[in-house]
Amino acid sequence: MEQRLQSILNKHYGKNLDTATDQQVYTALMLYTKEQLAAMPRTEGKRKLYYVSAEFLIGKLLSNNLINLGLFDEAKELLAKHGHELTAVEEAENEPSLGNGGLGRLAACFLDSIATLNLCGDGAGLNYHDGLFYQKLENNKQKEEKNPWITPESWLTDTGVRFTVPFGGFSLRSVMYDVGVPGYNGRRNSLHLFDVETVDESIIGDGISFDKSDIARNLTLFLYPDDSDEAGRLLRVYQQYFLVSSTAQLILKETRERGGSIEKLHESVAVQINDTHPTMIIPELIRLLTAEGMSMDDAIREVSLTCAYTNHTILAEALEKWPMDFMRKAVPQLVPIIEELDKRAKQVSDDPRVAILDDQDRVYMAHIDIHYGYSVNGVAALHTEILKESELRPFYELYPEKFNNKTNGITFRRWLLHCNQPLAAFIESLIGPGFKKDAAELEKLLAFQNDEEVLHQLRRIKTENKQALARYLKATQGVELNADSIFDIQVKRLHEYKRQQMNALYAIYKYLEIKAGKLPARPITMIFGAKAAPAYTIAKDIIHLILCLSQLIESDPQVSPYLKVVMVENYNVTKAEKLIPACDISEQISLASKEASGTGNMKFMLNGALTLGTRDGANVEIAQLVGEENIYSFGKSSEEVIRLYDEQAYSSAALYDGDEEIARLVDFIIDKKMIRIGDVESLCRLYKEIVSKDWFMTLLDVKEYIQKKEAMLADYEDELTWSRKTLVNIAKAGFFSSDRTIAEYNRDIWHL
Ligand code: 9GP
Repeated sequence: MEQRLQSILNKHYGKNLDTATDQQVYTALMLYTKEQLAAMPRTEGKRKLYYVSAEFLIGKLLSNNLINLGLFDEAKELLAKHGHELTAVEEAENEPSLGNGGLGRLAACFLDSIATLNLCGDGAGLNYHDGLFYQKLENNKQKEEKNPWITPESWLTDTGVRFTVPFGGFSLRSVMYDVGVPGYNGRRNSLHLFDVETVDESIIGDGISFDKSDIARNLTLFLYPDDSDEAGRLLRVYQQYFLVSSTAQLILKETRERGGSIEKLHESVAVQINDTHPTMIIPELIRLLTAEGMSMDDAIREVSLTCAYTNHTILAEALEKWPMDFMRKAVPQLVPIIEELDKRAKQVSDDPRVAILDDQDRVYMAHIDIHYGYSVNGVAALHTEILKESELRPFYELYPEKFNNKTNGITFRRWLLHCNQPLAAFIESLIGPGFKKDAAELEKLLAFQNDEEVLHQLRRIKTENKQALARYLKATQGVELNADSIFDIQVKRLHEYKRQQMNALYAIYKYLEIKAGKLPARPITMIFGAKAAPAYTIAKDIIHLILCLSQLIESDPQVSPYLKVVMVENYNVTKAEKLIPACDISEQISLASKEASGTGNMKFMLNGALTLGTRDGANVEIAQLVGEENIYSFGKSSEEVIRLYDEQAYSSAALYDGDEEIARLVDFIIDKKMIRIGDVESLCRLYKEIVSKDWFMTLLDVKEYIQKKEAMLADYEDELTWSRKTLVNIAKAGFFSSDRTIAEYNRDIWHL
């Protein structure tokens, strides 16, 4: 390694390891790691998986790749010998901006586990140059900026593979870049990222504005371009088709190269459709197969045996429905195929709830997936039950055999070995290294439940991680944190169903308590991190509320010693890796039934935080694993919530009018102190939304939430009991390894 690094540094910069900057060392180490990765053997298999996804939130790759290649310790020592710290060198890497939240991060964890389990499977996505926007916090508001991340030397390799993607009236060339995906096992796969040859970043104007109609130049600029107007929505269709047409062409090319038969495509290929964004791969594959001479019947049968669909949400906004007019304009070649699929689906059932085309000429993308895929899975036990029993019930009645659950998981390489090295080393000192390959071995930690020294050490490690986070936030955002305070963290996409607004109401509660002289036993640091979709007004209002509260509290000397509210700017994977190991209280407070799974909840648990959560998504399975005494659950059940929706029986106005305590908290949003700091329009809009609509039922659970959090804060003071709970959480986290999830996908769906 040393010799090769010296030679790269010499060639590129005329420097050596002693004289090079951290940035130069980063580039050299990245290029070296890339060479090692390329030299790894590929996974092999008769059937190959293509995991197709609009997002791959892969995070920085250097350390993770070094870990998986078994080179991490060697690199760290070598750099130290020459006066460089690996953590400082890592700072030079840009985080690829290719995802938004859990969906994209899950795809990245899955790629890691697929390679680690030695399964033959590649990812397919788009190479967004400016990714999801960069979030600036200015004047207590979110401001969106472009987020360029690609540098001349990067993990991307131009494969030389090109495809032509036909659109209505024109066609575009797609360029295939690859990012190597090393398993923790000596073999590798690839993430294919398609880019449009004619992309042009110079068309980006102020913030993230650009000409939405200039498809040739804008197609791969942004992930989830603003879809608040028709041009934006149409652009999403262009993007989606570009992804799936490139992928479908790659599949046929590779199948032939591997000696497989196109007529028996399903014997050589499995396609996993990640949410509905890649749904058009179904009609596209059918189009390509029929163009090869297959009959429509045969093509539909083969594609249906090849494609499987994962549903990641029951929220209507994410279950895409595109006007057929968009298809006619963007992808006219798919129109007759979609009509044929619709006709056949109507022969299976005349129930309008399962139709592909509705009476307003809209295409229900998920319905294509369910009729013409061979597997439909949810991502946590509760979520899958809700799909079967309510959201997709008519489909479940038609095709019960297609439905299955695959509870999500996370890769422990990144979310423990990399992000929390002190904890990983401590665990290894207690139970040996076996847990690194087999996460179930973490259960051996249970033997130390009553070992006081172990329990004290867990808190010491947590405190060191809190200090490290404090240093990081000071350096990057100028924020001062008190590492002796309790760290209460909610980091995730901003959405009303995730109920950051309920957490903000807690901040108001605590502020008012402190003002009234009721001081907490220990200072509390409430940390938020979240981006709001640019066109999601209420989500931005919630960010505004949090930032105004932060300012109000900070500037009040009576309150600030006891309470701090921090919003981390531009929350991303890199920041998650620093926040999660430092957390005491993991906020997982979505309205029951709405969070399909959550994966942050798993990362926090693995890193020894205790969950404050509703009985939603994977929280339910966490509770079953750790036992009710080791989790803080609250709130109305999913059955109750579903009933309230069905019977239209929820009224936030009634709760507000009927409960002075609730009214006091909500009224504070528009208190004169807040109005003085904030934007009246934004705060009033949010106030009105909560009082008169509150679609995600904040006021339903807020009181129980406050009580539970208070109980939790009190419990924190009993160090041994708290630490014992954290130990049980770490010990029981093994189930949430994505290696387990992927083994199940392979056993039940892919059969690679
Ligand atoms: O909201 C879900 C989240 O609950 C889940 O953990 C994640 C991975 O399965 O997917 C999220 N869904 C989306 O981001 C969009 O459907």
